[in-house]
Amino acid sequence: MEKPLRLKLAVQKSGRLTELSTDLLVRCGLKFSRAKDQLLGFGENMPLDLLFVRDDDIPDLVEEDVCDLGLVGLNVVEEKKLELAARGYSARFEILRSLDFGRCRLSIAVPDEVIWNGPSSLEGRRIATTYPYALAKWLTDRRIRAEIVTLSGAVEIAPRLGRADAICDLVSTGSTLEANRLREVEVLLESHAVLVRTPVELPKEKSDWVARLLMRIDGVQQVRESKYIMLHAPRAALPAIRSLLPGSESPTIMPLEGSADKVAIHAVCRENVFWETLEALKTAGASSLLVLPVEKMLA
Ligand code: PRT
Ligand code: ZN
Repeated sequence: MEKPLRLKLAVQKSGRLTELSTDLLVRCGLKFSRAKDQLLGFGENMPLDLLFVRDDDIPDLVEEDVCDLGLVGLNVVEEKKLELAARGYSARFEILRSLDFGRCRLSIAVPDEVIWNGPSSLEGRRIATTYPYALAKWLTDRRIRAEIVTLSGAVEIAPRLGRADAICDLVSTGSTLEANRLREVEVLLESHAVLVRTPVELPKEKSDWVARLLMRIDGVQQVRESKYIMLHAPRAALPAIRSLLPGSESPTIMPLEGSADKVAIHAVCRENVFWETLEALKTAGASSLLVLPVEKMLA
């Protein structure tokens, strides 16, 4: 019998995206086994294997069709596109989905004491970064001439060491900048994890699985915020209550046994339901409120 074609998906080996990426795939139903320190994770219940690599290698692996798919930060993808463009190539990999994790921004930061008058304050300055291509483009677009100091890490200490006047680095909470007495002044890119796909056409067996995976990813992302809400309310309060239910389309309304003017309302809310919403619903006449997490959803 012919061996089934297996999809190969590149994920970060060890870093901020590793657990979030494998967590997404597990929520999509994947069971995989990986021997300690092994590069390959074997998909036990889907024809999908994981290749654990450095995040910087993921765009190339997908571009060169070593892997069919990859989970990586948009910042890494954009930098790779610009690097290829600088070498006269255009990136052919395709971004299939934006994902709801790995959020950060690529920003310029300057020492606290620096007076900031906008991007022109960088004219003639030295800027340390691990994203030289994104920074070069941003500077060129603004006709600013500055020296780019390309480092491989620990960018945030460059100003203190006298190696640069400003930095261009990823920021999420901002605490690293604060600890190094730097302040964020410009955002170059809002980033998050993305799913990328090889430019090469896939055989039907594989592309069918990509389509299934995408549908499951969409389902997982939808339910992360979704809640199922149940409550009782007087019929007269229905319009007010419907307008308070966040992101719900058409709620199910059912009569309540032994009560002529009261109904039960069930609805899927596609946004989180906060205490404030529950309080507002109660004020509008709702009682017996119950909010449940949604496990799976398929449109
Ligand atoms: O070894 P490998 O090359 O695979 O890993 P890496 O060290 O290059 O990457 P890693 O694991 O640090 O980050 C992987 C991806 O996570 C990045 O490419 C981003 O897409 C995403 N991400 C999200 C972040 C951050 N948030 C983040 N805060 N990547 C890095 N940081 C760093 C930032 O460089 C700075 O040093 O965290 C520090 C700032 O964090 P805050 O919270 O103090 O602002
Ligand atoms: Zn990296």
